[in-house]
Amino acid sequence: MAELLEFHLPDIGEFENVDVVELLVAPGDRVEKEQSILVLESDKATMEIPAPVSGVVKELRVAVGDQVSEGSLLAVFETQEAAAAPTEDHAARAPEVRGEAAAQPIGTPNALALPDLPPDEAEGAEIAHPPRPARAHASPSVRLLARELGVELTLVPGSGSKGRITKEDVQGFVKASLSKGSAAGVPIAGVHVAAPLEIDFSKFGATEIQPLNRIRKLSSANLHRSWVTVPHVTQFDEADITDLDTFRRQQKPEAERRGVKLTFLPFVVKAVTAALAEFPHFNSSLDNSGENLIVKKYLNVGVAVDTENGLVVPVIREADRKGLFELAGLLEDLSHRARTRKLRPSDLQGGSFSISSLGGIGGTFFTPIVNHPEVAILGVSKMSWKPVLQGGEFVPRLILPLSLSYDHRVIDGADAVRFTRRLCDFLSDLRLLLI
Ligand code: CAO
Repeated sequence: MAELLEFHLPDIGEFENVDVVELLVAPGDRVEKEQSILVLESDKATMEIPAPVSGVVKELRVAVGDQVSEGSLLAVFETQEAAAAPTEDHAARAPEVRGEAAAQPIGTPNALALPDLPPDEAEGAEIAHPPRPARAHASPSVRLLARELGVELTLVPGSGSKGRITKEDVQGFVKASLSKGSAAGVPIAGVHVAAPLEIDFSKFGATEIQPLNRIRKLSSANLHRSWVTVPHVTQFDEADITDLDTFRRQQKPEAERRGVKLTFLPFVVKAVTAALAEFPHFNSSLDNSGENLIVKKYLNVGVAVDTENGLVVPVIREADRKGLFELAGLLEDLSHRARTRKLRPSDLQGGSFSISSLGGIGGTFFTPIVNHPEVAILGVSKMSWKPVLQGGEFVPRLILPLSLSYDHRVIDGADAVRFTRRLCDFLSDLRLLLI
């Protein structure tokens, strides 16, 4: 004959007031003896509490968020197993406790999943790889579901208490992956990214939906590809452009006569082409197999232009063959046409190195994103006067901050700093460009 059995929390060690973080069964469910029925979580461990008998869950006496201690009433079972469940037997299978290692990742269970590195590669790698993501925080039943659906749990954002992944999270992740196709939860160049979170921001205050324009959508796709596929490093340096600026000012009347505006940028383009000539692999692309470098014999410099509709990068072809005033004129023309949407497709093609100058606006340094398939980009920030020790005295010098981001698969750190140093030499002493 069926009997009702109250199930109290057995001795679970030195834990008190432990959080109920997940209910694995509901009233009416049939359970087998030792099947996990709920999950508790303390600061140090996660425990699954097994059913003491086989039977039907008549009542659950706890809810997620409750705190329980030894002796707390958890559930009432209807069981055929007579009153055969003495207290000790309730704990026949000790609660499955996952120790600190499992409990640590609370709150960060959904970090970027990194592919496994073979041990030999891991040892030889120059860059310290971030630690592998901690084990996802989920109950065995959720793990089973994830396994059945082929879902990598470390990619699933957990909505349960302290980031715990629930069945609904796994199901939602699968739905999002299916509806977003390649955008969600799929490998990109061997890197898995978590599905974007669907958040209704209007819950928190007024919002407005502004569709992205075509330029922004295109540039965002390109930037994202570069960001994900190129291992970036940024080298910072400072060029003393005091003499360059004096020369620039002297040339202003001539520039006016020629109808152009001589900013710093033409000088930077000129110096960049001279440095690229000395460091040809900065003017290259990796082929898609990743096994060959395509070194370009032309020096076509792209210049990022900030427009109302987003960022575009028109290209100055054969920039090394052009004089300062010609470069100034081309820069004005390209940036004007970029802002009035009059660029031709050919203006945007064939770049082999890019420059992004924010110096007219401000800032000290920044980390530009390499314009894939190029392998390096130079960021230029605002010049400023700085005291520099010369001959035992501080003298004011005009300093231009430079930020070179590069693809570390192609360029080593030592070469990157040699490149920026050489660039600084050219900018500090324009006579070097003549040699
Ligand atoms: N430090 C101090 N002042 C600078 C400077 C620097 N590094 N660079 C330019 N300036 C000055 C110029 O000399 C000019 O001053 P005057 O009018 O007094 O002569 C003023 O700033 C404006 O220059 P500019 O921006 O019109 O011209 P430019 O040749 O320096 O740059 C262009 C042209 C098209 C690159 C720039 O207008 C632009 O769009 N920059 C933004 C690029 C961008 O958005 N990059 C971000 C990419 S990542 O999101």
